[in-house]
Parts: sequence; structure tokens; C-alpha cells
Amino acid sequence: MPLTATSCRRYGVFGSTMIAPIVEPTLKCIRAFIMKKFTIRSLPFYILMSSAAMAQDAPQIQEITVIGVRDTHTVRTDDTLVAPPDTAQLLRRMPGANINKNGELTGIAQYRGMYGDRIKVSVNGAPISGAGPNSMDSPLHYAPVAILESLTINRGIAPVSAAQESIGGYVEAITYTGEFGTSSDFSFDGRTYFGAQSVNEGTVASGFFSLANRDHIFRTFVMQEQADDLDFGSGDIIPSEYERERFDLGYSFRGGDHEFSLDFARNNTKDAGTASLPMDILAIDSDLLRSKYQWSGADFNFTAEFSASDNEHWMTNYHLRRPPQDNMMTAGAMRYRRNWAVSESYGFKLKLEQLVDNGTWLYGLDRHTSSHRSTITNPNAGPFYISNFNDTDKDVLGAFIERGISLSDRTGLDAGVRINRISMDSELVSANLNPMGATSGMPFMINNLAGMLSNQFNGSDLDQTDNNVDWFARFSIEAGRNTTWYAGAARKTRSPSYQERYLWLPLESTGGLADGKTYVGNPDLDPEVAHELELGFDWESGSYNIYPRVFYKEVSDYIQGTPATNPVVNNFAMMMASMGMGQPNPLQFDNVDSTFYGFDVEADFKLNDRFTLRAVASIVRGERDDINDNLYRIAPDNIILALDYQGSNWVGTFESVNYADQNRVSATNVEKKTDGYSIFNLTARINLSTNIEIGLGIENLFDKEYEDHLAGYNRAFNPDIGLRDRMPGLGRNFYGRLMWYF
Ligand SMILES: [Cu+2]
Repeated sequence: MPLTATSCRRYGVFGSTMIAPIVEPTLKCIRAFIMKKFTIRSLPFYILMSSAAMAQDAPQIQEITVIGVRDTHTVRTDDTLVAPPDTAQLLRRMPGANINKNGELTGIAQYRGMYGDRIKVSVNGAPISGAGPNSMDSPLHYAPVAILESLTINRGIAPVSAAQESIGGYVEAITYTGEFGTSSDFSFDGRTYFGAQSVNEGTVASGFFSLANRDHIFRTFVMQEQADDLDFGSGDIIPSEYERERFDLGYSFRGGDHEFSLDFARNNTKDAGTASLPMDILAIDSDLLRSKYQWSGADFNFTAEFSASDNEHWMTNYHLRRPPQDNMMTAGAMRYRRNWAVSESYGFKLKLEQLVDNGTWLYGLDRHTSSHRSTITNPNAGPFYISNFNDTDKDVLGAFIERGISLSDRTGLDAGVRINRISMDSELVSANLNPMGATSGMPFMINNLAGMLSNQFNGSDLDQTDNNVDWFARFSIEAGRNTTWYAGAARKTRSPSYQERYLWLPLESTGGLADGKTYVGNPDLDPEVAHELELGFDWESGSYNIYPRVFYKEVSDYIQGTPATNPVVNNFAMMMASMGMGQPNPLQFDNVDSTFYGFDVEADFKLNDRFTLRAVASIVRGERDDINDNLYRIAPDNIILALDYQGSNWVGTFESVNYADQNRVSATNVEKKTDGYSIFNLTARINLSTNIEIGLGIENLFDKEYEDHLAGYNRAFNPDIGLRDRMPGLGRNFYGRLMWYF
């Protein structure tokens, strides 16, 4: 008999291996939850959930069951002890995922070898367009750990409805939003979160407060965090200090089948070192607004979301790191740089989901438009400026349709198509690299070359439109009581980023590549087109669960830096390098062909009532197809093995994190190899009472010194790390957090 609408209660949260649901739902219900992950947005504070409250709260929502495999991996902050302030660090615990770390608050999501703009990240459903042309405020910068409720990665092929351009994957951060009450009386609830760690004397203090009844939630969040420079065992990473403040205000209303929310967040990042990049953060001041309306009918769900952001950012190469020194060719003062960068974005998403007898239909329309401006100046030479990006626009308008269907009682199919129309443009650019008005000599010649490049750029076809088609299909079949097989296929596209199209002067504004190379863009770039296959199975037998996946992805017109061929670009870079700025032999963004393939798995084995063994392993290869080279900054093979102990009022974990050598490096990006390493971590979470929890941890127990392949190269003067040497991993770190729910 084909599966039809099934009534499932919403109980626990699935995806985190740390949680045992209080009420074990049926396997089919779990699948319904996974299918419907967008409908379980606001989860109650798990620790506060009592079975009585649950019985009362759990609405009898009609859920459609379609056979499927576990296609997301969620880490919940409450159940996972993490030391660092950067939410991106949580990705390291997920199969296939990792982070390219350029600073403590600057973690760029990597998934199966792709990163940066290829991974779509949303915070509470809203896409994020950071201000920094080097992604100093990468999207997860806007979901600090202290306000984070959960971080979810779509395993493998993301549905086309998840995000507009999900060629490399989709990550969703959910922050605390509070819970509706059960009566008309208002109650005051909240959570305070305090954290501290030894490795950089970092502290965080935050509070989430809500005033809620059955119909209304008023909420606010405040946070303050700061730290000194990080210790790596035989020195400090200079600069890696940071300071950040955050303030949120929000409101939700529920009436009948309708729900509405409006949220505002203000982020103020102050001094923050990014030693893997040419400059450090002086400030990031951001305002983010989002709103959502949801209408849940008997056989449909309608959602309308709106978001907007306004980010302003300053960075320099002199205020946190040692400023440029005099050399044979130039005075250090002439190489001081300050960069002002702003981004504005807004977007909406309309989604209508229809529940039908054998599954669901989903129709949607979304738009996201972002503009960026970046100007580089020298505080010691007023007339000096580079119009790095001048009001570059990227406007993505998309429409999609998706179907989830039970083909039989043992087989399910999810499939969908999306069409994106991408319009991009830039205003004209200019620069003055000859602030003293010299009539001969290096600055004069360099400025002439810059003038030729701005003329070339301004005369090219800046106005570009791409029409991109994405589709995906995921087929699942239950092969027995414990096993569900899975096969997926997809075509995904991505139009170039504004840096890839509109970087006109050889500079390092590359969305955080941090390879030390300067780049130029190309307005005529074609969109990337990926074709992907994925196979795997879920084997779930209660105490033993394993979820392996293999994948193969071919990308035509993959955008990659290749040696620049424009003689003006090469001359410019060579002259700059001779004066101590940047490197010769710049790269230009180009369309090439590439292939990604690999394997990842998560598994847990319940040894007995107390002990559970967990494993997460990730292997990925990324290769150029047009030449014999590897792709740059790909995560080394890695495996996390953890042993969890469940005590009466505490949970302990002993964990080994193992990274292999990375010898498959990119010659094009002059990438350095790294050696493998293993570090060991210990954590414990103790419930002092029903509403107070303490977490304690030691990271890198044996103070092992190692190089972090994904942390780039040191770019700031440091007596203990050479310039352009690999960034070290962090030394032993004692850390703790205190969470008090009230
Ligand atoms: Cu920046």
C-alpha cells in the first residue's frame, strides 16, 4: 500500500548524534521530520522540555511521509561543546564539511572540496552578503555561537528550493527565537551563556530574553565577546585578537494558522586580526533585518520571507599588525592601506507547499540582490585611492518547482527544477596610484598602467546576464528493515561572484582565497555548471547506525585563477612586487574544467547504556581536467573518532581528530603541502540542576604542534612564524561555558 498522509507528532530533534529523543518515534516519522526540516524552525529549549508540556504543545500536524535517507546533519549548540567563537568551527564535526579559516571570526564554509560563494549559507533562512571583498565577514560571522541554536548542513545534493545557487552545498544556521507560551499569560524566559577559554583568554557573555504568551513573543539578545592573540604552543598568532558586540530585537505573532515574525540584528565587530589575509578588521558594522509570514493550512503551507542587510566594513594593514617598513624602493608610509567596503542586499522568498495523497508539491519564487563597493586609500597620502569595486550589482531572480513522491511503499523520489536569471553590472572604476603627482619614476609608471587597466575595464561589457537551469533527483528504496539505499543526481550552476567578474586591478580581493596571489577578474566569465552523482545508504538498527555516501561531480567552466595573459596586468604586478607590494605573476579568473569526488560517512555504535562510539570521516579530491593539477585548499582526509559517556547528570566525550598529509596541492596556486596530525580533546557537560549546565573542555590535550592546512599562510610580521609560512594549529586550550535557562 502506498504511504499516504501520516500523522506524526513533533517530538525531538534529529540529526545530532548526542540526543536520544524522549519519545522514540517510528522510523517513518523520523523521515517525515527530515523531509520537513523547514517546518520545524522553532524548536523548544530541549532542556526545558517536559513530557507533559510536550503532549500539550505538540500540534497534530499532518506530515507526509516519503521514503528517504537522512539528508542533513545538524549540530545543536546546546548538545555540543565548542570553544571558539566562530560558528564555522562546528562544520569540522560534520561529514564532508570543513572550514577555511582566515581569522577567529572569519571561517569560510567548505563542503566536499568547494567553499566560499559555492556554499550557500543562510541565517534563519536569510541569505547573507558580507561587506568584505575578502569575506572577512563570511556569512557565518552573522551567527555567533552564543546565539546559535543549531547549524545544519545538507548532506550531498541540496534541493533546489534550499538556496538559489547551491552548487557546492547548503548550510543553515538557526538562532534562538523563543517559544510561544500555552496560555494568554505572559511569561519571561531566557538563557544566559557565558564562555571562556585559555588559548587566547577569550570570553563571551550573552543573554537571550523572551516575553511570550500563546500569541506573542517579544525577544532580545545581547552579546559581548573579546580575546587576545592565540597561543599555538611556541608563540602567538599575531594578530588574532578580536572584539565583537551583537544586539537583536524580535517579535513573533501567531493567530490561528498564521504566524508572523520580524527580527532585527546589529553586529559590531571591532578590532579583529586576520593574519592569513593582507589586512585586519578595524570594524564591521552591520544591520540585518528579516521577516517571515507563514500560513499552515490543512493541506498546504505558504511561506513568505523577506530579508535586508546593510554592512559597512573597514580594514587596514597597519593598526593590528606591524605596519609596512621602509625598504630599498619605498618608504613604509607609502604602503599603508586602509580599505572601506560596504554591501547592501535584500531579498524575498515565496514558497507554496501542497500536500497531496502521495507526497508534496512545492512551488517557489525568490530574489536576492546585493551590491558592493570597496575603496582602498592610504592615510599617509590623501590623493591615493583605488576604486576596487564600484557599485557592483548581482541580482538573482529564481523560480522553482519540487516534487516529493512515494512511488511505492518502499520507494521515494524527490526531484525539482529551478531557473535563475542573474543580472550583474558594475559602475566605472578609477584609481590614483601617484599621490605625489610625480612625472617620472615608479609611481608614475604604475599609475599609467593602472589607467590603462581602468580604461580596458570601463570599455568592456560590464552588464552581464546569465540564465541558469538547475535540477536534482534523489531516489530512495527501502531494502529491508534497517537499510535504505539512495541514489541522487543533479545539475547545479553558479554565476561568477562580483570579485570574479569585476576585480580589475591585480589585488588580493578574492573572497578569502588567501593564497597570497593577486588576481584580476573577467566580466565575460561563463557560469559554472556542475553535474553530480551521489550514492549511499542509511543502515539504522537502533544501536548501530551508519550513513556512508560516495559522490562524483564534474564542473564545466569551473572558475579558477590561471596565469594572467594580459601584459599590462603582468607588468603592473611586477612593478608593484618590486616595490614590496604583492607578488609578481598574478592570476586571472578563468573558466576551466574540474572534477570533485570522494566519500564521507558518519556512524554511531551504542556499546552499552553508557558508552557510544561515534565516527565522522571525510575524503575529497578536487582536480583540474584541462591541465594536470589539483585544486587549491582542499581539506586533507580526516576522521574524528569519539567515545561518549552518558552519566546520570553529565555527558563526557573523549575524541581524537586525525588529519592526513595533504600532498595533493595546487601548483597553480603555489600551494604548500602539510603533514598529517592527530589531536585529542576531552569535554564534559554537567547538569547542575534542571536549568543550569556547565561545560568544560580541553582541546589539543597534549599540546601538539601542527599546521592547519585550511588556515592559509601567515601574512603578518611575527617573530615565531615566517611570512608566508603555514599557519599553525592552536595549542592546548582549556575552556568552559555556563548556560543558565530561566
Ligand atoms: Cu576586510
